[in-house]
Amino acid sequence: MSVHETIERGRTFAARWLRGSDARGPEVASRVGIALGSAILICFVTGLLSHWIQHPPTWFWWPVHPVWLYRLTQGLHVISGVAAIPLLLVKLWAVYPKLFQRPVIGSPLRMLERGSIAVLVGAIFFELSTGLLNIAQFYPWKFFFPPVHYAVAFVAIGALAVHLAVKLPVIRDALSRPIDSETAGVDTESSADAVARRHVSRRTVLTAAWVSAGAASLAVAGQTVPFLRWAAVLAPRSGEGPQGVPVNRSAQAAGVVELARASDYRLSVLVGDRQRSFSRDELLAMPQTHARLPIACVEGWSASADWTGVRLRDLLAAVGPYPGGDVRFRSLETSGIYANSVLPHRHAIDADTLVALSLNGAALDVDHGYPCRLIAPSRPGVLQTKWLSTIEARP
Ligand SMILES: Nc1nc2c(c(=O)[nH]1)N[C@H]1C(S)=C(S)[C@@H](COP(=O)(O)O)O[C@H]1N2
Ligand SMILES: [Mo]
Repeated sequence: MSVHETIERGRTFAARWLRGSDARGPEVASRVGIALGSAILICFVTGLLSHWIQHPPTWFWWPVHPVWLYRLTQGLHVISGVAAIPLLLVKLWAVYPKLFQRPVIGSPLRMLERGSIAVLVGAIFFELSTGLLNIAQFYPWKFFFPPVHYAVAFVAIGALAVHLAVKLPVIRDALSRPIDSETAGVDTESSADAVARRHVSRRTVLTAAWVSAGAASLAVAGQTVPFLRWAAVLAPRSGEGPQGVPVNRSAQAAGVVELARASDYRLSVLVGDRQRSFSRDELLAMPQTHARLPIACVEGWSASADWTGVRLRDLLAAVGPYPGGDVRFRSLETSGIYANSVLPHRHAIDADTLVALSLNGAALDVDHGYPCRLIAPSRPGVLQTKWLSTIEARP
């Protein structure tokens, strides 16, 4: 082979490489896009639910039963978010040369299209990366995660809606063609071999997308689905912890060890204008109720456990007539955003809502909230206040 030939071959190779794989294009992009869009939609809706439960608008209604409902929605939130990461990468790969097409600005429609893509990719990238770091409990940023994650979600969904509307004809067209059809190639070799190679690679890319999304889901699903626990390599919390339940914030970290173990500990309960204090022994002397309820952390891990304690409604009744409305819980923890919580009336009167004294058959470990903690059905972990000091039911 002459030098000239060698250079010529090298140039052809480089040109092909720069143009990218023939598998790129709307066939792959639209199919992966549907999966990605579905994952994002599930993530958005379940995220909204979680936000509303924690900051309920007046019209919002969240059921008390089934007790695992929040566990399900928040598990889906984290799994769909993690599954979206490989899908987003494949999607970007499939359209990547188009991102650098000229002209950069162009017609108003093109501006809208490209602008929405820039916002969309930025917002989705932000949501997925901050969410992933959050479930890993790693906060390398200065802002408070939940409100920012919440606000950017609307940006992402808005940009997604614009993107879908603009791209609908392209998506329709790409989906109406079988994945094997020869369409995307512009100036590629037209031999049967080349066509066959392209078909294989499109299918390979799609298979890789599904397999990696499945593997990513599996890697986190184990922190909430017990029989998948073995696969939870990405799950930071999946079953270890005192009494077989993971701990989010230990008593030590919350600085409550001494207060929690103090012999003069009293739980103060205010109902209407009456007030009564209870030692742990006094609580133990009241009728005890048993409930099997999950702790379902907003970070996606969850674990079911056997709780025993006094029904909240019984405890309130022992002080005075419950006037209805929200019940407020305060922890021995003096600082920290999870030192307080508010429980809606609907949950407060439920037979499964307990001031728990024991967990899985033994006295509550101090890391799980000893001397007593709130445990209510279908609620985010953040609102299951540990180390209770005060319960308040006032109109
Ligand atoms: N007082 C107080 N209660 C708290 C917390 C906290 O930091 N302080 N963390 C909450 C969070 S985020 C979760 S997920 C659950 C976890 O309960 P566990 O540690 O018993 O599993 O407790 C909740 N109760
Ligand atoms: Mo949590």
